[in-house]
Amino acid sequence: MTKSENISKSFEMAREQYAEIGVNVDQAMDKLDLFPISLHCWQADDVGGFETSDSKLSGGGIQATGNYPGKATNIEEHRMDIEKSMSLLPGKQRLNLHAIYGDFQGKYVDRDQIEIEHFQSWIDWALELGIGMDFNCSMFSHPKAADNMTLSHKDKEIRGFWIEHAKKCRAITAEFGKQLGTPSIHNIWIPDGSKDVPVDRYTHRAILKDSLDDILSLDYPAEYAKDAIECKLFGIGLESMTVGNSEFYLGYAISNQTLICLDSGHFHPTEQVGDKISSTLLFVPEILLHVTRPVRWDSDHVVTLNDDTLLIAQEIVRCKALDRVHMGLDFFDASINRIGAYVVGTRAAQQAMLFALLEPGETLLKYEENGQFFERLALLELLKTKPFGAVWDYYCMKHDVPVSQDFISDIQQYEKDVLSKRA
Ligand code: RNT
Ligand code: ZN
Repeated sequence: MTKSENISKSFEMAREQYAEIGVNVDQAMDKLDLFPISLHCWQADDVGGFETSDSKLSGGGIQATGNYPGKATNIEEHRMDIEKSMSLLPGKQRLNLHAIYGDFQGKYVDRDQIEIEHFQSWIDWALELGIGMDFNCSMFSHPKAADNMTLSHKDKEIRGFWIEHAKKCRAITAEFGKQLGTPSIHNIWIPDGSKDVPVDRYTHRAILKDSLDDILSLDYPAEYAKDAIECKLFGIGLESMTVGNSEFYLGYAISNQTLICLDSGHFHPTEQVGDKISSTLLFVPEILLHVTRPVRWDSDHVVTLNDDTLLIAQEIVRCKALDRVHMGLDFFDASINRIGAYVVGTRAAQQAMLFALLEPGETLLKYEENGQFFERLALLELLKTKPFGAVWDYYCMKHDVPVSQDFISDIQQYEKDVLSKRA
C-alpha cells in the first residue's frame, strides 16, 4: 500500500469511529478550513524588526531567550521564512505584523512618522499569497519607552508621541483591510507599569483612558479595521503594577465595544483563558487571542496541544463563536529553529481546533443537562483515544502539506540549505 493509501484507509476507519458517537469528521474539517490563524511575524527574528536604529528587543517586560542560529535579519529573509512556514501548514493563515517590521529601505523612520508607503510591499506580498493581515503598534524597544511608560506617561509630549504612533498604525491597518478585502485587526499592547509599588496608579490609568479615547476617536469602517486592546498581569521588571490590567481593558472594551485581546500568558498561572471566552463574549463584540504557552511566567514558549490550548479551542467551538474569536499566536522562542517553532506551534493550535470540532457536542450537553456527570466524564475521556491523528493526517494530506513527521526533515533541509548560510 502506498503512503497516501494508508493515510486514506486510516482516515476511513477514523471517520466510522467518530460517526459511531455522532461526529461528522468532514464537517469538522470544513469548519477548520474557514478558521484562519494569524501568524505573528515576530517569531522569525525574536521581536527584532527592521528599524535601522538599535532596535533589538528591550524593555517592556517581553523577552526572547535563546540564541539559535539562522534568524531572519532582513525583510527578504523574513518573508522567505514566513512563506516556508506557511507552506508546511494546512488550512488558512493570516500574517500579524508589528509596526517595527515596516519596509523602511534602510532609512530611519521614527514611530510617529510611519505611513502606508512603508507597508505597501507587505500588502503586495500578502495579495500575492492571498492572505489577510493584522497589525500592531510597537510601543517598546524605543528611547521614548525607556522608562516603561508610553500612553499612560505623565509627560504630555511622550504620550503624545505614542498616541500619534497608534493613530498612524490604525490608518495603516484600515488600508490593509481595504486593499486585502478582509478586515484587519489592530492590537494595542503597551508595557506601561512599575517595578516597585507605586503610589499613584489612578492617574496613569486615567491618562491611559484619555489616550485611548484620543487614538480611537477616528472611526474606520468595520469591514476594513477592528480595534483590540490587550491586558496583562505583570512583566519582568514590572512586577508591581501594570497600568493596562485586565479590569482596565475589559472595562474599556465593554464601554467602547472594542475587541479585547486575551493572551494566554497574561493572567495568573492558575487562570485559564479558555474560561474567559464565554464571559467576555457576552459583553464585547469580538475577541482577539494571543495563544502562547506560559511556563511558570509569561515566557511565550511555543504552543503545544495542552489542556490550556484545548480549552480555548473547545470554548470557541462550544460557544459557536468561530466568527467572533480571532486566533492570533504570540510565542517567540529563540532557542530552537524558528521555522520549526512556527510550524509546531501553529499546527498545535490547529490541532486543538480540530480536536474541539470533533466533539460530540449534543450528546455531551444532553448528559450535562440530565445530570449524567459520569457519562459526560467518560465520553470526554474517550475522545482522547479516538483516532484523532488519522483525521489530522488526512487533513494535512488533503491540503497537500507534509503529513505526520514529514515536516521535520523538510525543516532540517531548509536549515541546511538556507538558515545555516546566514551571517
Ligand atoms: C507582550 C504582549 C504583546 C507582545 C507582542 C510582540 O506581553 O503579549 O502582545 O508579545 O505585541
Ligand atoms: Zn500578546
